[in-house]
Amino acid sequence: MASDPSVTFTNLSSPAVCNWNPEDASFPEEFAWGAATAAYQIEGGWDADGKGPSIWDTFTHQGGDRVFKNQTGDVACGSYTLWEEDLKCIKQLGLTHYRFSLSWSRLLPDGTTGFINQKGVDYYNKVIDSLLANGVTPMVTLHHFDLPQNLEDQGGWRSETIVKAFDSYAQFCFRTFGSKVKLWITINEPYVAAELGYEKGLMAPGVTEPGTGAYLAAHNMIKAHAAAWHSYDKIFRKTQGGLVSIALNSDWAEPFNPNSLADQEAAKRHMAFCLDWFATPIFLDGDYPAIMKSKISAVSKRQGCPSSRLPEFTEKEKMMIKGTADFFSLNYYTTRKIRHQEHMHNQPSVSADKEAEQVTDPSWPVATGSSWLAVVPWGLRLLLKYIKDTYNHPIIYITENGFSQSDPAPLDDTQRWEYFRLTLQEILKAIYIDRVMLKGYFIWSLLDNFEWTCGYSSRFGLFHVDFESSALPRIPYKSAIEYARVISNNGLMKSCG
Ligand code: PNW
Repeated sequence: MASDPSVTFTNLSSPAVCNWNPEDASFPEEFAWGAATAAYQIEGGWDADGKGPSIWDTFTHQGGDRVFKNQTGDVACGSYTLWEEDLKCIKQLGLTHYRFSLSWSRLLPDGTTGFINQKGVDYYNKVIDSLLANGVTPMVTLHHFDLPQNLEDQGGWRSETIVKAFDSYAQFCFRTFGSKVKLWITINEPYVAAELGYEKGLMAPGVTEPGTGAYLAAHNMIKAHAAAWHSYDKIFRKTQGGLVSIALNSDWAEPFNPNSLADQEAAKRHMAFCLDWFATPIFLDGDYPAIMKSKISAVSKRQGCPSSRLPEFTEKEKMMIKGTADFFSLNYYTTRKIRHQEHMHNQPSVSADKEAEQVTDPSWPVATGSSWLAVVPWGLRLLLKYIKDTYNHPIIYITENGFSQSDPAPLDDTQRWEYFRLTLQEILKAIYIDRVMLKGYFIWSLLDNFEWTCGYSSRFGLFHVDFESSALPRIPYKSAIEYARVISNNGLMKSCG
């Protein structure tokens, strides 16, 4: 089904809700209204006060046109020194929650607990304390792409030694901030970090190991996440009472030809190689999806590999990974049409193993700042329902969703707000019609920021940042004003606007 599913309302709901209009509905009480950021993308102060280098410092300083105009996060939004300005934005929106990440190498310059940078601890204490003083609940990501360079030098996510290093770092953070932080994300988007960082080499650390690097990195990320969850569970949960999860990004996949069995299967494989890769082991049985194991094994064999390129978990590891998330943290941006594609060439890669090709529907609008971001709000509803049905009806937070504008981005972003409004309508349908346990929604991002390889050319912020001005002023887009209105009403309100 490739059309707007809202037209099939009657199939999905009792007749009593046929006339139900999401514009009139309120969000559930205590719904978490948030915005999200990540350390490297906003903080700047890349070597301030004893911070150690991360793989993103190295990657951007190497130049080589891998990032738009060789831009860096050296200064970014300056949030390391301008935190009070960010807080003003958060208060202006009336957010109930703010998601941000800790820079591992700001806290532990070489990635290990051998040396703790007190200035880094002070900075995050200031952020957390002022959020709490203003009634804003922090959601803290331990690791959002910026691995300490020293750990990368020892093999990074491809080395099993990272599991212990991550666990020690996580324990340090739980011990240091856990009396105040109750919502934790261990790792942000392992899929993106593994595939773009260790297979395609498009993101830091820029490793190009097609067909093996991403599987190995992801394998260790899953084990590291599970180790940190168990540490929280054993040592901190009783006294701190918080929740720990991992942020998984996923597209929604539609078969290119809905009547083709091959395309239907390919769409399922797209989900398996994207969301289920991580969610099946963590939420279900401790192991990779069966279809992933069989595909990669078969293709590896055809390529003459001695064994499957997908690493295996031991029975003990499976037991340790299974059930290690206290809620489902979903980052959603886009939907893809998927066509079956026979494996054609011998070059191994994740996408070749998947034997599926993605096609963008030309009728879908594309966010002006990101060529990959086709705007498909109804895909989010279907994805939420899929998660409910596949992963035993978990509590879900949408920890990222957003639309970019290209620079120069107009402050009057009426079109972009329309995308947000349509998305919020789909969320209401997911909550009230599909009965998904959705507890919160975080817009990516609070501020325009360093959008990885796109640098400052792609603007996801609710607040515009003028990167040309040394004061780095933040100015609300129209979307910020509209979002504040939605938050204060806890609903969309048809009549206003
Ligand atoms: C997420 N893709 O990354 C990240 O969590 C954010 O740091 C980032 O700024 C945001 O989405 C917007 O890009 C992604 O190529 C990076 O499909 C790339 C993709 C998706 C998400």
